[in-house]
Amino acid sequence: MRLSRGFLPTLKENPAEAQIISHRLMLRAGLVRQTSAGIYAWLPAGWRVLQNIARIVREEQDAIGAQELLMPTIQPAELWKRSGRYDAYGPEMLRIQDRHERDLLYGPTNEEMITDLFGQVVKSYRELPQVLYHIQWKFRDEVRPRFGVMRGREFYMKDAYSFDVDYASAVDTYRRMMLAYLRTFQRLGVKAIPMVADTGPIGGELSHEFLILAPTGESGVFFDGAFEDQDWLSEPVDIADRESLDAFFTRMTSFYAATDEKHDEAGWTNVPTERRREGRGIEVGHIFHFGRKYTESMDITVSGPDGAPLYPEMGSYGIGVSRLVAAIIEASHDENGIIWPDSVAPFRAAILNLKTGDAACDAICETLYAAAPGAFLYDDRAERAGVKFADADLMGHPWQIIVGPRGAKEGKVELKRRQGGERFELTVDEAIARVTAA
Ligand code: 5CA
Repeated sequence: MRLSRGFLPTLKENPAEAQIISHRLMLRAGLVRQTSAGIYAWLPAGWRVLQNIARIVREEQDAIGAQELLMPTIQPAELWKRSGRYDAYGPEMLRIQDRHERDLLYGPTNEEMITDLFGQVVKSYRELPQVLYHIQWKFRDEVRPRFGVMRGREFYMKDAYSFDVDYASAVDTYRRMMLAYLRTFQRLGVKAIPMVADTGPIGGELSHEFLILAPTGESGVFFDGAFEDQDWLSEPVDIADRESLDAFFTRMTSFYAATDEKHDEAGWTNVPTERRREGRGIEVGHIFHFGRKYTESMDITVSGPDGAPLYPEMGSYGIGVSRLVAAIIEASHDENGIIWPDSVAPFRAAILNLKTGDAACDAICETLYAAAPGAFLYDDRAERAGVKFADADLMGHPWQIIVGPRGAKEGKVELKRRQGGERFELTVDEAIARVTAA
């Protein structure tokens, strides 16, 4: 994209309404604009980040055999009356009536709808397990939406739902999902630590929250720093084998990790002092096993091995995709702006033309730009170099390719890595190779 024609409005000043760094930077870097309280329009750069996150989430869900579908945002109240949650959910649920005075709602989550769909399709235990997910907008009329997309009213969530024949099989599914989550967050370039959680209004027994360390987090967290050094992408797990899943889960849970609600001093003192990490955490994901809660309340059965009907065991698994955009920024920025991890950056590199109109600079910039027009943002504006440097740092592209008249004469450019600020003098071809390498 050429910046001179881009819909990429950066702001020099800090917007007064933004209290936390990620909210300030998201507004200043032109990622989002608020349209009403807790509701945001995603501008092109923000939408690219959101889609990059969703793509990684999707790949890791697919890798454990989950199947993607898409359920609507608007749901009939009748479904929620069947599970008993229509009244229980309270004022957080946005309730709507259509012209025929039928009660509808904007979905805050999809347990009821997926259970109903499952019941229409799956008739036998032989078709289990089933893991279904979608990535869809949700609405929760939060009392106090705040911190931008971190706690919005409308937000983008990946929610998966599993159906198993019995508890043991449901535990396997839960562990596979745990592995998918660890791999997802690692690929997103963030350290999200799973912590045993209360199951709250959703109910159930087995539950973990995934928290990213950041000073603005809503929960206090305590964990063993050794967790951060684990490489879950190369963890040897055979996801089709119960023993292998069990070994993985045992190893994973051997590291101490707890929110303040679940913190216990006895466990904490076993962690070597130099490995103790303590701070605040942002919840970016939450997984639950809740058994037969919805299959029973909605009376959804499949025929079991003995021919008798049985209620499948369920779990649900959420990732806050839009919240992650803010959480990644909280965890990865400096005083000049965002530092995007390569995997989610809206653009891989910015090309900074320090002297537009100079024949050598323009020619080199066009050559660079032609190498990857979708992945490069070409700053071709007639602005001062200082403005271009500041905007590139603010927007946080992993690389900046700086093209000035002196180097251009010799066919050289300067490559700057946003993370760490390292600089290299390279030829045009070398710069392209370096930036586009995986
Ligand atoms: N049905 C379950 C799992 S599918 C569920 O809704 N879980 S949840 O309530 O924990 O939400 C899942 C994730 O969505 C949370 O971990 C959080 O990252 C994100 N989330 C929840 N509320 C908001 C909000 N108001 N704004 C932004 N993200 C949110």
